[in-house]
Amino acid sequence: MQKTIYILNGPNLNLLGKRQPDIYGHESLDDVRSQCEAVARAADFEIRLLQSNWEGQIVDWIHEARDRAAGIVINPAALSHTSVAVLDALNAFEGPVLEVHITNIHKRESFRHHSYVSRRAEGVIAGFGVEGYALAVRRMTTLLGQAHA
Ligand code: DHK
Repeated sequence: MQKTIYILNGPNLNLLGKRQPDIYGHESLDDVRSQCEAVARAADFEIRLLQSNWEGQIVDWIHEARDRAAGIVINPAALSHTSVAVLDALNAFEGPVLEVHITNIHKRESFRHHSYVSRRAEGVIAGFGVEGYALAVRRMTTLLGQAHA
């Protein structure tokens, strides 16, 4: 079995910790990486955490994951609400997919309430701050463990 969990991040998340910290918090994507690495390692998995502001790059990484990843944790950011291309790419990935939103998108503007990716995700975490990533990785290790028990 592949032992890598991809953690994909969409537009503007490179600015995590710097952009609107009142909404997205003070922790950076590097902090997220450390937290996720610790959780994954404890279950004998590794992570590949990536971020792009470009929809096509996210699609390409999902294609890459078809051969290299056991599961995908994704925060598509704004692409959640707009991208059929990201949904289609995820539909071409055979492993489990978990969706993370740092904020509770249902408490925010109505255009954030719908996510295309949720049609594909086994589960969604929203509003747990950046802690949501490590929780999703923890859940992913459980799902992958069950799949191969
Ligand atoms: C992050 C974004 O950048 C927004 O476009 C989404 C999401 C919400 C988040 O909560 O992680 O609407």
